[in-house]
Amino acid sequence: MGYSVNCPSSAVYQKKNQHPTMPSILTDLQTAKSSGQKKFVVLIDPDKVRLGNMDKVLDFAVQAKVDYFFIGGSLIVNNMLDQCLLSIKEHCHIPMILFPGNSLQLSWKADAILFLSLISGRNADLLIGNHVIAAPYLKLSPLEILPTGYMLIDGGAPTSVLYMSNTRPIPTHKEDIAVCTAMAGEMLGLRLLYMDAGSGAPTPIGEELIESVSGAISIPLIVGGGIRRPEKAAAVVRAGADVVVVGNAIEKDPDLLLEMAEAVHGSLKTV
Ligand code: 1GP
Repeated sequence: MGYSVNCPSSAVYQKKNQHPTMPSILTDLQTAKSSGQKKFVVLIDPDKVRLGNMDKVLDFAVQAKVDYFFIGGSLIVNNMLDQCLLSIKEHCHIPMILFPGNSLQLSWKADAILFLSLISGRNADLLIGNHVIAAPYLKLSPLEILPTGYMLIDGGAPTSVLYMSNTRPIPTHKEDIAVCTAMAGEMLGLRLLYMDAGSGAPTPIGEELIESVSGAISIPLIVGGGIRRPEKAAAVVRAGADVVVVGNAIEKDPDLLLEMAEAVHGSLKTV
């Protein structure tokens, strides 16, 4: 069933059905969570992709069975989003999920989008305003929509997301605020929770905080920001993260990708 709105084009918005054989990413994440299977995500910032490195990252990603790519950045200045998505698609079948820093970072060439509500902040545009603007575009698109509560956690230094979002992160020692925010996000119906210290954060999110938040919610928990070592990725997973995201460290040293993936996928076996 479509619905119509009274807009100049009198368009009828009909959500395009996904290809019937394409598994839902949300279902995959929920199933993985219930079976204790951990997912590894590589974040690709289209601005920072160096062409030489990109091929290497994609080769390693296939080899390491990376589960998903997140594609985005706090600010994209080179208009390379579509090109980036196309070159990934030409290279491999790893699903690409948009991780938009703003409502200009949208593309039908991806498979899904983190429809992010910045629930740690009090910026109305990032809680609902931009979503209203993006809704008609997304309704027509074939993208799978992943309603995601995004919580910015203090990572020890001001990150781009902090500045661009004009919000304050949750202090790392204010566990009760983080836990209650996550619970409220789940109660509001958000399907995923992303705890992020921000790209390149000097201090990644601590295991105690991850454990507390993970114990308070039933939806899949994504954790990222400042994870530079495979040991840290494994610790994050053991603390209760269902999905680990690494960007910066792999951008700088693509050779880390294989070890990081092994740390996440195999972390529970080594306990
Ligand atoms: C940032 O969580 C992601 O939003 C990944 O962070 O780039 O520091 O790995 P890094």
